[in-house]
Parts: sequence; structure tokens; C-alpha cells
Amino acid sequence: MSVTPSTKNAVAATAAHENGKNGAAHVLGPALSPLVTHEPVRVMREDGTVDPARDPKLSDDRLVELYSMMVRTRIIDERLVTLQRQGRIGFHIGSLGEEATIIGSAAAARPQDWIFPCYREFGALLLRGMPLQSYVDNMFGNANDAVRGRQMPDHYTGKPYHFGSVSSPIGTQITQAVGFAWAAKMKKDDLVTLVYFGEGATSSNEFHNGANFAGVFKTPTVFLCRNNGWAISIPASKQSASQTFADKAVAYGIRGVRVDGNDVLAVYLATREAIERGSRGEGSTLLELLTYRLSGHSTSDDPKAYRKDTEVEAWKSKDPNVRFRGWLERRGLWNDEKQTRLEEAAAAELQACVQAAEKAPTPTLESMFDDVYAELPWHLREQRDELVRGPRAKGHGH
Ligand SMILES: Cc1ncc(C[n+]2csc(CCOP(=O)(O)OP(=O)(O)O)c2C)c(N)n1
Repeated sequence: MSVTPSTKNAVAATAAHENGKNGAAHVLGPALSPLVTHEPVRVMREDGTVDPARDPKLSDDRLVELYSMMVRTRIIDERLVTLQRQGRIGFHIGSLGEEATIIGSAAAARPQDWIFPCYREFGALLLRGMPLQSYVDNMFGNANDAVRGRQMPDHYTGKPYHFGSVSSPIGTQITQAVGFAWAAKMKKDDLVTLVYFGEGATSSNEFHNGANFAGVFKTPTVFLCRNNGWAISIPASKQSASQTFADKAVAYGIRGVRVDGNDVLAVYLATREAIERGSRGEGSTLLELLTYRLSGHSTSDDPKAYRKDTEVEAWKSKDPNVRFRGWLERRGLWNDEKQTRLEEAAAAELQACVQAAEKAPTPTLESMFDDVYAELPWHLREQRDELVRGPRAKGHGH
């Protein structure tokens, strides 16, 4: 074969590229492997003691508050499934078994930080101060719902609590969180964004766009990947050929850390460290939180069709709530009597909210034209007026 000048150049260029001698354009940065930690961060040891080097040293009151929220979210989850089965709400997607990943991380967020949820994080929103009534109103889609029944249940939002809106298409919140963090960085605001998603979402375009952007622009973002074993019926083992989900961070030049996601103190500690890194200008961190989805994907799913009971039973023995309770009991911070009081109070509070939500009116038909334009354009005004005069207006609103 004759070698023309152009093929000669191409061969030389390829060799130089492979040898890493192709100039600055191909040199991305220092070796990246130290960026990932495979051994999961753990604080509460199996024997009930705490690793002194990793104790986040929370006050007794704060520990009890976190545990109480984990119990409350579980009670809410169980009751909402019953309400769905009774036909009183249309849908629920919850956090059964994943409470530590959500409460531990949200608890580490500072007031100025922003949370971008997936769809299992109502506990984080309650922890940040949204009244339970507002969440329940969203579940019923009544006139008091912040999104006025325009969304499915469990599509909550909480601007006053620095909490973005749930949006169903997988991964959308990741690019939102990174963009928000980038804007904050440009404005020199000391805030970090935290974004929740499942391990299945790491296969979405948005994950790759977001992670790349976060790496390139060093945005202060904490990627909270709840690796709960399943993306509806797809096991984590079939989701990716990577050894771990934390490894995915390395390709983008951001830090990846695996965490025991059923250890609420480990989640808290790892998130706090990631927030501090972001706040110091050191960029993003991806936390792979190892946990398990004990329930079906949502009330629309029957997991018995695709996974074995034995697998679920094995994870039930690692229940994050039971583990944390045992740890608190050993420290004299919790007992059966407190548990009973907490469960009764949580159930009563929820029942009162459900009763109020069921009594609230449905959103008015014309409310669908609100909240988008400061001033409604003429063609929408016409459509609205036609709608409220027409037959569909009957039975709407009170
Ligand atoms: C773009 C897009 N594709 C598919 C779906 C349907 N869907 C909803 S949840 C889900 C699985 C998500 O799994 P994962 O990211 O692991 O989160 P998990 O539900 O386990 O918390 C899928 C495929 C969707 N909502 N959006």
C-alpha cells in the first residue's frame, strides 16, 4: 500500500494521540482514579457502636428528630397505599426502606441549599418545613394543592423550602440542579444543590449532560444516587456495565463515593462533606447510596412478577429504621413508650390532614389558566371564557 502524505499525517497523529503526546487539547487533567471511594462509608457498626472517626456528632434532639421523620414517612407511605387501594387517591410512589437515604441527606443540607427531588422525597420536603397538609393536598389534587391538581399525586413542589418540583421524565431534575448551581456560582451565592435520582436514571441523557457540565464548570452539586436495586423491573445489575455507580463520576472528573444508604448517620456525614466541598469551590460529588426499595415501584406495580421474596426478606433484616432505632435505644434515647406515642401522633396528624383534604374543593376549571403568564394573552382569555361558559364547567369547583 502506498502511503500518501495525508495518510502519513493521520497515522502520525493517531500514534501521538495514543502515546499521549498530542498536545494540550488531549490532556484533560491529572489521573482521576483517586476520585472514587468503593468501600461504603459506614458510621453505625453492626455491633451498635459508632466509628469515632466518623461520628457526625449530632445532638440528641437532632438524632431523635431524624428518627421521628423516618418513622413518620413510613407511616405516611403505608397509609397512602391503603388510600390508593380504597380508590380515594389515584397513585402513590414512596420511600419504604429508603428513608435513611432521603432523611440523612436532606438533614445535612443548609437552609440556603436547594433540593431537586426525584419522586420519592416527600420526607425531605417535610423535614425542610412544608406542612403535612400541603403534601396531602397534593396527593388529593384539591384547590389547596400548590400545583392545583394539574399533576399526578406525588408531584409536589416547595419554593419557600428551597425545593424544586417533581417532574416525572427520568433525570430532568439533574440538569436543573446543575444549572441552578452554576447560576449560583456565577452570582457568588454560597449555596449547593442536592439532586436525588435512582441508579436507573444514570442511563438517562440528563445524567450524562448534567454530570459533564458539573465536572467542566465545577458546579457545587451533590448527586444523590439512591441505588435501591431496581428501576421498576430492571435490576441494578442489568442497568450498567460499570463496576459501581460511583465509578460513573470518574469519567466526568467529579468525586464518587459509595455510602451505606441504610445507615442514616453515614448518609448525613457523606452529604455534609460533599456540601462542604461544593461550598469550598471544589466542585460536585456523586454519592452512591446503597439501599433497597422494599415496596413495589409505585402503587401501579406488582414486584412479585419480577423479584423473589427471599431477596426482599434479606433486605428487611437491614431495615434502616430498625437499625437506627436500635442504635438510639442503646444510647437511652428511645424506648417502646416513645415509639407508641410517635406512631399514634403521626397517624392522628395524617388522618386529620386526609379529612381536611377530602373536604377541600376541587380546583376551579379556569385555574388551569393561572400561574403561567403574569397577564393572560388575549387568545387564552378567550379560551378560558369559552370553557367556563361551556358544559365542562358543570360540577367543577364550589
Ligand atoms: C424518560 C422516562 N422514561 C421512562 C420513564 C418511566 N419510568 C418511571 S420511573 C422508572 C424507573 C426509574 O428507576 P430509578 O432511576 O432507578 O429510580 P427508582 O424508581 O428506583 O427510585 C421508569 C423507567 C419515565 N418516567 N421517564
